[in-house]
Amino acid sequence: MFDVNKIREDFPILKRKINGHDLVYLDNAATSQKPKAVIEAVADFYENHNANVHRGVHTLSEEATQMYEEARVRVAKFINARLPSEIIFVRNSTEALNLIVWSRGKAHLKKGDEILLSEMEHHSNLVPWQLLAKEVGAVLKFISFDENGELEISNLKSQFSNRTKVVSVVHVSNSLGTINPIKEMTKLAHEVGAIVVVDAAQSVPHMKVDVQSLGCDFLAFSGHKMLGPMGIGVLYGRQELLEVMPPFLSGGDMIRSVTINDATWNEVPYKFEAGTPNVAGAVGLSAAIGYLANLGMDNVRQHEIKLTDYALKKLSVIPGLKVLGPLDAQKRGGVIAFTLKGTHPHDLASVLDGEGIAVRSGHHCTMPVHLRLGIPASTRASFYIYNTKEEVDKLVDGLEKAKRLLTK
Ligand code: C6P
Repeated sequence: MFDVNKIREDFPILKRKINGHDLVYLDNAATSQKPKAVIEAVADFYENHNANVHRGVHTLSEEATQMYEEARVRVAKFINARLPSEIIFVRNSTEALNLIVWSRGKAHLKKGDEILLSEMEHHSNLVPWQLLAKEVGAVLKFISFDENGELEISNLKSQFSNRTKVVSVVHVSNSLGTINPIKEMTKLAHEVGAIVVVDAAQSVPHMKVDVQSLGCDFLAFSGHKMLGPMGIGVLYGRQELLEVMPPFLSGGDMIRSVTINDATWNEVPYKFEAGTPNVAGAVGLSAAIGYLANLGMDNVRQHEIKLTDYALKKLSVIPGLKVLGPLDAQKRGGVIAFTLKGTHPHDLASVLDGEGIAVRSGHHCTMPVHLRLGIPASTRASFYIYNTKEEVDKLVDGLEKAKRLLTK
């Protein structure tokens, strides 16, 4: 059922040579590669159905609208939303999170209200809240992580007060790899009447995510990290919350009626989709979901646990190498960031690139995580459905070579 060699055949880019070597693509947390099914779905849209949506009565416009709305239904099913209208198409996770902050956040938060985040947030789930807090006088509070890179939630209740209005946390950290206990956190947050926002950029592509089971109010993710095209992302929001939220962007398609001095809003989700949407992106994302659903998200997760476990074991024997985050593959996603004594992450990444191995180096848009750990940067390998144990072996060989070159 889950045949990695067969899966690899579906990804044309994996046939590329990089610096004379077979490509070993281990930068999946930044963006995933795309299978033929997705590339062809996008091409088919432009070759056969291209038209604007919700605007025309002509055949192509109706076809495009149908494809766009079918994509919404497929996304809703994939994350088990109750209604397709709870799915808002945006550009990416960053835009989804900004939508929450500047619509719901700005409308509801007042001076002295508290926003609870974690210390391991991606900048996309930190900087917008910082800006809002400054604008309305709200207070940011942070759940810390322990020496294993796990959130310290045993005393979570004590972090809540009757001023806690929002809890916004990452589901799977893109630098520590940690999987956070969203369900438990949601339960506690709801007890004090706070809404829960989940940054699911690194979870929806890699594991079964069920918004009803998590109980969260909002959830954000990006299509490009889950085999889909760039420029399409999703904000899930509970219908009753979306209904009462003011628009984020305004203009065409999001209105019901407009006079010269005023306007009223279209129904959810269109109220939040101003202007011409990325229809081809939604169609590509739908094809990506079809591909993942066919593999089965539990199989995707199991494959990544096996690879992560194997990689953690192999990396742990390299002297001077320190992995960030939990050392148990069950507790983390397929993201392994590390430091190697005596080497700079950028130098490591460029030696690895010479071997055809793509990894990311830097702070991975989590500067506070790196500050907290007292390191300027790290190197990160991140896995997906087409990666193999042989590729992990190549990574380890490449690191040993880099170490010889960089530390002599
Ligand atoms: N992380 C990485 O290499 P966008 O760029 O909007 O699609 O996703 C933003 C984002 C939000 N939350 C988390 C947890 C993320 O990992 C990301 C994207 C990439 O780790 C690019 S910085």
